[in-house]
Amino acid sequence: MSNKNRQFVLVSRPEGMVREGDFDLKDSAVPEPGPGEFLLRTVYLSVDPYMRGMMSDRKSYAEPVAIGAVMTGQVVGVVEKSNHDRFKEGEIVVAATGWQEYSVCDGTDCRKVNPDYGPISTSLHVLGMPGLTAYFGLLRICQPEAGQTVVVSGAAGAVGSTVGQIAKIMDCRAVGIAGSKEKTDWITGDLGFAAAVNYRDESSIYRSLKQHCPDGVHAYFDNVGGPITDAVFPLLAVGGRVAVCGQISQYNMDEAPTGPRLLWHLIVKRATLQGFLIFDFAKHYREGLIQLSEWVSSGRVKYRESIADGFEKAPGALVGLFQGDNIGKQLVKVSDL
Ligand code: NAP
Ligand code: FER
Repeated sequence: MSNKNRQFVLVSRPEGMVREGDFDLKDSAVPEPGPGEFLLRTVYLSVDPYMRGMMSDRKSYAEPVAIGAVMTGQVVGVVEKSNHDRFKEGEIVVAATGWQEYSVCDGTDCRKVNPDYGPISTSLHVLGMPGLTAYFGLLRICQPEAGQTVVVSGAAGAVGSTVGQIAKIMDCRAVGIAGSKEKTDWITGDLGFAAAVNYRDESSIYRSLKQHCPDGVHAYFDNVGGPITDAVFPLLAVGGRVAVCGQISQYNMDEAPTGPRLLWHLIVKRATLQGFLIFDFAKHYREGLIQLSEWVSSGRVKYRESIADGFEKAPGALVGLFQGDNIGKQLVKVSDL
């Protein structure tokens, strides 16, 4: 075990696009767990779009990261030393300890992971927060019915790739929108989406989507917002449901663009638009995780990971999310299990 703990601290609040230089790599000593605490060694850390919001000085569901503080985020790691009665040495734990190689936890917001159920990295995506977001956002907000068409944007990402596969399990047609041919090939191939649109390669996302959705869009799971969402609204079916999960196309904008302006379509289609936060479903996480684990072990839900190798890669991996570098879940591998 090393006696040095590397941490990424936030040094500036980004204007526009997040930059690697907004973080500084700092060395400190590996902390000692006190009574009722344990020491966690990070194996993987999660890189998520919401982190851009935490870097801004704007109050949201959580306090922004303070300048000079360790960047927040979930990690999965192994307990190295323990004075805790529930978390024992050698156990695998998911915790929100942020971008650092070691951390001391008292068990708050910590979840044990059974490594027999699959690679521990999945606890940060398909069997963790993004998977649950897909599960509850689709089933509770979009409420898909058999035979309907479900469109998802950000379709080759951690949340979106899971949404399309669950839609398929619900006997719906899943149509995905994503930003490269490799991504659209993956979701229509391995993942079984009925169709996909590569938005970077289309002169009209609307026209291409219209071809793939001849009966209209019964449910739209929106991860991105902006022009992609503008293209979907006119295609909503009567009684359509829109789950607003993410608006990544706007996270790096300093000024909020005006709009949406296409709400007229919601009148004509008597459609509903509902935003949600995964934390609203916290009471039901167990149900979601049990179902998702079953689907993953039976091969009905597949996943992919983009793994940046080495703790020092974390800031670059975050920048990459906003350039579409990842396929499936973006992770950073920090140490060996
Ligand atoms: P992800 O989809 O794995 O990664 C982000 C992806 O967004 C990129 O790979 C990129 O793919 C796409 N993207 C980036 N900039 C874009 C732009 N300007 N226009 C269109 N697409 C763009 O990330 P994730 O963790 O699964 O999260 C997906 C969305 O869900 C995010 O908006 C996130 O904030 C949201 N989310 C919400 C909740 C909640 O509780 N409401 C929880 C988790 C996640 P392309 O190559 O396709 O562009
Ligand atoms: C996310 C986007 C936004 C997310 C949470 C939020 C957990 C919450 C934002 C806010 O409260 O302002 O991807 O994931």
